[in-house]
Order: sequence, then structure tokens, then C-alpha cells
Amino acid sequence: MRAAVLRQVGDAALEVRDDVDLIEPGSGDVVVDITHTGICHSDLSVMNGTIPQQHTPLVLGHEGAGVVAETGDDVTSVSAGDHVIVVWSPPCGGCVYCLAHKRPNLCAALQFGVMLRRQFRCGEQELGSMCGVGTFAERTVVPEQAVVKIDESIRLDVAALVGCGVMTGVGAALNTAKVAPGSSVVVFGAGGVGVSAMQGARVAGAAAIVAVDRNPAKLAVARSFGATDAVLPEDLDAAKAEMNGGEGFDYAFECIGSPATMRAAYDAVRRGGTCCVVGVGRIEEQVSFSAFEIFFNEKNLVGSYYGGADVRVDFHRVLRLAESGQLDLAGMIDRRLPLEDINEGIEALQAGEVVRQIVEL
Ligand code: PAD
Ligand code: ZN
Repeated sequence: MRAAVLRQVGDAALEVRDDVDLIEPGSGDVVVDITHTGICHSDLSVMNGTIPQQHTPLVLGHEGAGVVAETGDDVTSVSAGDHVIVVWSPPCGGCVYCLAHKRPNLCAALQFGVMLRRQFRCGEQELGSMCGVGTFAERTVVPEQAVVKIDESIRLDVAALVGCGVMTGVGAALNTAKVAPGSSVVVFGAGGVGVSAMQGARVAGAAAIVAVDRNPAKLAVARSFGATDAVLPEDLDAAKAEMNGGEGFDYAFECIGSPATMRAAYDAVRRGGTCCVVGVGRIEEQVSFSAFEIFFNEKNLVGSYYGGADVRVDFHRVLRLAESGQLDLAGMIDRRLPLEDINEGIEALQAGEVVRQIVEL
């Protein structure tokens, strides 16, 4: 089958091959025919080493949907023919994070195990996969917990986006920060994640939603997804001056992944406000805070992993919001491309030109 392979960290392009095979599925596994996969900035971050992975070479991709082809003997929740969204961080359903803390997005019981296995093969060589998922392939194998069954009436291209960017951004607004009606919000970065955070803030009833992006073309895009204003970074101070008598925003969402914009997001919120960091930076990078300001400003600084989602509940919640017209997910798709052209898509995302691109398999 065809798959897009990252040979080694630092490569600027993927190798598109047509001779990749899957390992035999185990008793708890599900084989999925991937029909659509989005290209998320986290894919680029694996390529450039920002997000470390266990093995290279690997099949990249983690935002996908498709149709179940085959199931292992112990699988009970899905069967062949079911439409599913792939989960890049599958909750096991039985650990303290899943049950006691009620934070299934933070369950790592399965994630590191699946990241260790190499479920693809190319000739004699075994290949790993991003997050144990690898959706830049016509077919993948994942544990049962890493798929969520959806209704067949749902478009699989839209469903693919829910698998990462949409759930992450909408969930950051609704689950992590819990944006209050009537509040003011600033979102840094108008990519797939940032646009989803803006839409989530709109669903939550925010009165002001300001988008910040360094690409002028993205400002109009942000407005079309619910931003009430959209500014270049140099114009943020003026926008901030209009919020809470100049004190700043009630909430900020950093959806870029750089220390400078994480710090800018913290600075953009008023005393007692919430700065939610969604973007993923490098392990060795630091963000600094004055030891005094943490006490004095009493701001909430919170990370958001997979939108704080309980995927088995929240994927459906997001899809219902799309069905009722409160989230525009189909409109986020800028471009469709075949797997052969995936490197063009990677370049466009790198340039910050697109919201989301769908690879059709
Ligand atoms: P994207 O590349 O589509 O969008 C990033 C946007 O930020 C683009 O519009 C850029 O023009 C803009 N931008 C870049 N640098 C700056 C800057 N210095 N100032 C202003 N604007 C800038 O990315 P995405 O939306 O796919 O992903 C965004 C981040 O979210 C990225 O770090 C990704 O790894 C992370 C992510 N986190 C999770 C999670 O669970 N927390 C999940 C998925 C993605
Ligand atoms: Zn992603």
C-alpha cells in the first residue's frame, strides 16, 4: 500500500512509497482503511524534532478517519465497515487518569506502548508511526481504544479534522479554559487549531474574539470563523487596550508553539485571567516569568492536551455542533490533495498559508 514515510528527523520532505505493508493485527487491534487525513502542524513538528518520537523511519500523520477493515478477536466496540475517527492519544478506560481524575486525555497507559511498536514494514525494514497511529497511509492498525465510531452520515473529511485540530482547539475553549459567556478572548495563530479555538470561544458565547497572526492573509480568514477583530502582532497592544479598561483579555489561547508567543499570550490577559497554552514548543525551550508577577497577577496558566477531551464523548459533541451549524468544519478545508502531493501540502503549512489541508487516500 501507499504511505508517506519520514526517513529521519530533519528531513524537509516525506518519502511517498507504494510498497509499505502492515504487521499482523493483534487480538485487541483494529485495522482501519484511512480515507482522509489532515495535515497538522504537529506533523511538521515531528519532522523538525520539536515533538520527539520513538523510532524513525516512521509513517507520519495523526489526524485521520476511515472505515474499519478488520478487527482482532477481542474487539467489541467496532466491526468491519464501521466509520471511525482515529485517536492519537487513546484513553485506556481503566486507569486513575481515566477514572479517578476524570482526565482521559492525560491517560498514557496505551500511548507509549503503541508508540513503541512498529506496525508498518517496507521490505525488510520495520517502520514506526507518529503516536502509534500513522494516518498518512492507506491502512493502519491501532488498538480498539484508538478509534471512535461515528455515524455513516458524517463526512469522513470533516471527521478527520475532529481527530486532532478541531478537538484540540474547540476543547481548549470549552473544556480547558471554560470560556464564559460575554468574555473577551485573544487567540494567537489562525491555523487549524487557532481557528477551532476561535470557533469554540464563539460557541461558549465570548463577546470579543481577537485573532493574532503574522500572516496578513490569515486575518480575514479568522474573521470568517468568528473572530470579531483580527490583528498583526504589532497591533495587539491597541486591541488589548480596548479590553477590560486596558487591563487585557479574560482569556488567551496560544496556538502557535513558540516561547515568545506563549509569553505574549500570558501578557495579553488581565489580572486573574486565563492563559491557555495549546501550541507545542521544543523540550529544551523555556518561557520565563518574574517570581513576583505569578503571585501579583494571579493569572491562570494552563496547558491543553488534546483539548482536554474525553474523545468518546467530545468527538460526538463537536460533530453535533457542526451539524447544528455552530461550528464550520467543512469550511476549514483549504485544499485537497492526493498522497503523492503531500510534500506540497507540508510546504504550504510551513509557510502558514492554510487552515487545514485534507489528503485523500
Ligand atoms: P498552523 O501552522 O496551521 O498555524 C499556525 C499559525 O500561526 C499560522 O497561521 C501562522 O501564520 C501563525 N504564526 C506562526 N508564528 C507566528 C508568530 N510568531 N506570531 C503570529 N502568528 C504566527 O498550526 P496548527 O494550527 O496546525 O497547530 C498550532 C499549534 O498547536 C502547533 O504548535 C501544534 O503542534 C499544536 C497542537 N497542539 C495540540 C495539543 O494537543 N495541544 C494538538 C494539535 C496541535
Ligand atoms: Zn495534530
